[in-house]
Amino acid sequence: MLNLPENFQNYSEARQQGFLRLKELKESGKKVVGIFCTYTPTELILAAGAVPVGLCGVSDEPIPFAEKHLPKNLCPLIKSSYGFAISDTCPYFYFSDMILAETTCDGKKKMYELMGEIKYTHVMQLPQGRSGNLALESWYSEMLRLRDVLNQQLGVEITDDDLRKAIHLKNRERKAMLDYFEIGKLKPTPISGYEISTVIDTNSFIFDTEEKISILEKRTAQLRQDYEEKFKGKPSRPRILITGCPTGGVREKIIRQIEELGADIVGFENCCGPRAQKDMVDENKDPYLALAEKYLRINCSVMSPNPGRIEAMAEMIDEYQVDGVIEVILQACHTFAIESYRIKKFVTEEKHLPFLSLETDYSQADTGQINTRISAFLEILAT
Ligand code: BJ8
Repeated sequence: MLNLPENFQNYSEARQQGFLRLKELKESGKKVVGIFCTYTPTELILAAGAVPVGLCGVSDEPIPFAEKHLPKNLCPLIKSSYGFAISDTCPYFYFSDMILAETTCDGKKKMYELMGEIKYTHVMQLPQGRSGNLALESWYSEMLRLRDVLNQQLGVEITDDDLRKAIHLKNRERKAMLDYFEIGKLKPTPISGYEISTVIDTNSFIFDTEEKISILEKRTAQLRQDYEEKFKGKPSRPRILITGCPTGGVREKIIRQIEELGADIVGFENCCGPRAQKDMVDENKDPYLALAEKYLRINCSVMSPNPGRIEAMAEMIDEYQVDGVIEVILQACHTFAIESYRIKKFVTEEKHLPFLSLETDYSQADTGQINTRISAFLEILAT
């Protein structure tokens, strides 16, 4: 039995509740900006007095709609996100006044061109790597361009003061998220990976940042107490680190299943974990430069090269006392699939830990095969 909070809502319950809250906000005159990626500088959206809402598709239901326009052999996250937009079945997309996106992987950036035909979509030109003089300079100028776009599209005037306040607030939220993630460092862990994955994805349906911070702080305090009272000194199950693509769309099929089969997911080295939270935006410099620096440091495989991912993984393996690493590659995600070779080598040869890579999509077709592979992997950990 997973140690879930008393008022735990699964993803679809939380998503549905968010509809009503967002509808009320819209009726009160709030502007809404739909977003898809960890590279999005949400501080600028908050500084514009608008609400950011995550639109990443985690369901296979809208995929048949997407496949009318997009190739079948494409990442399910991209097809699901576009499918929701084209089928007009996502209230969050419907309520969005505009979409804010970035040129990350090829699939996403080309899909955004089509999405722009449905709703106004601003695409930030993310540099392909961090090296070279122009990377930071061009990303910095993209921050300024975004400010101008938001001003124009939302009819506001973002001041430096607004932005500094939004940066401070988001840094506080980051700290609350980090403290929550770090509960996974306790051994045995009182928190399940299923809870972490659900809470992080559903956070995007709570539109008041102060409320988000308070929910996270309370849950973290509760988990620390649970550890002292119910977990401390007890034997630990095998401790798994998840890496690779975002796992919201395979939460039941993989994340829940790993824990049902007898292991604990203690951390996520992907966009469902501390990747974007662990370093703050510098509050003591030009806020646009500080945002550009911070968001350019995110270790996603779309960056070339991307050595920071190995560094982050090394740190997490040690700090979370990991026994094995499971990588999730969404079908047709070339950047993570290609990095997989290096990640496997690092985990098995440098960290001497077992490694399993699962390539999957959002369908249920491979559920049996995935269960068999996870079970076999957990048996290796047990020996
Ligand atoms: S910062 S991980 S949220 S890009 S899985 S759509 S890369 S083909 S989701 Fe991502 Fe931003 Fe990176 Fe995070 Fe493309 Fe791969 Fe699909 Fe992906």
